[in-house]
Amino acid sequence: MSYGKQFEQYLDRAPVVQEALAQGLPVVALESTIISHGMPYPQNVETARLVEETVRRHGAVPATIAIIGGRLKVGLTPEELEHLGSAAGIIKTSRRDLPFVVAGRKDGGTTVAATMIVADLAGIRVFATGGVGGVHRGATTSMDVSADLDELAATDVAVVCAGVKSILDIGLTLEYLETKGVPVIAYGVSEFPAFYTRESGFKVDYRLDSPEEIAAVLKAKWDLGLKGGVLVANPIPAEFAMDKAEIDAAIEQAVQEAAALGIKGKEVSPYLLGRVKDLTGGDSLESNIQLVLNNAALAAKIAVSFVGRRAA
Ligand code: PSU
Ligand code: MN
Repeated sequence: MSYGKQFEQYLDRAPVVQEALAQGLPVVALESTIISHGMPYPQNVETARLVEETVRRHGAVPATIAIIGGRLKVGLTPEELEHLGSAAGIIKTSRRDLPFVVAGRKDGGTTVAATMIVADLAGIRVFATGGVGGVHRGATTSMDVSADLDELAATDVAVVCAGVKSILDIGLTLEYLETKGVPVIAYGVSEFPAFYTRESGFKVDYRLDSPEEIAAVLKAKWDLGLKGGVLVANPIPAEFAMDKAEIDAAIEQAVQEAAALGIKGKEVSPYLLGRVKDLTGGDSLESNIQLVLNNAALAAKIAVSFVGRRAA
């Protein structure tokens, strides 16, 4: 083991992922808090499988990232995926949780922040998810800002998402990303999308209309030594978008309940996501699944174009 690569002793790349990385083929990282804490069983495991298939169908190798028995897994077996989606006691693992889950040989679903960290260690530059964390409503007093945002500022991985849910303060989330120097790209639209809906009311400065243009931005950023990630916001396909009034009402109620119950820290996001799903009677779950698949397809296309450029 060479000095500076001590992390390799904790990392298990699945053979197909190892092979793809060695050959310079496109790989797309996928997160696992969405599996352990973001969706109910069995739709979570089914969705995770469909996401992997979608990445393959678009010419890249999927690498779902999670922690099993303290090992940083880059690419899961079907048994590991099933375990992560169905077992009790899987730890929601963000940056600050990682050393405890590893040292304690525990099982963890990795958030966007932790997935970026492990993807970077493994040498993967493109990552697909549903929604990223952000600045919560009321953050001016609660100071509840997801560690995902500082990770985007620090770690060289592009994250394809469907924007952020309005459980967050979308305007403040965009301000924070601007402060931290994180490029935000809206794919094919001029507004930052709001996860369940294509519009949020917030314009972005950079709209790009092809995976190739996005890959060119990634290459330029990292060639210039500009550390950190890029947030690619891909709006939900119109046929799966939700009614804005319905989703806004559910979110408003969930946010008020969370405040009344005094929910804090890492429980806030899972609580809000679960309540929104219950209040919308499962409509939101179907939208959630469809937008994740849409993001997986775009991420694969970006990864294909990106490795092509790197080889050129
Ligand atoms: N937002 C979603 N779905 C999710 C999450 C956020 O719409 O599954 C998960 C992601 O794993 C994200 C994490 O990284 O919640 C953010 O949690 P926190 O706000 O505690 O940083
Ligand atoms: Mn938080």
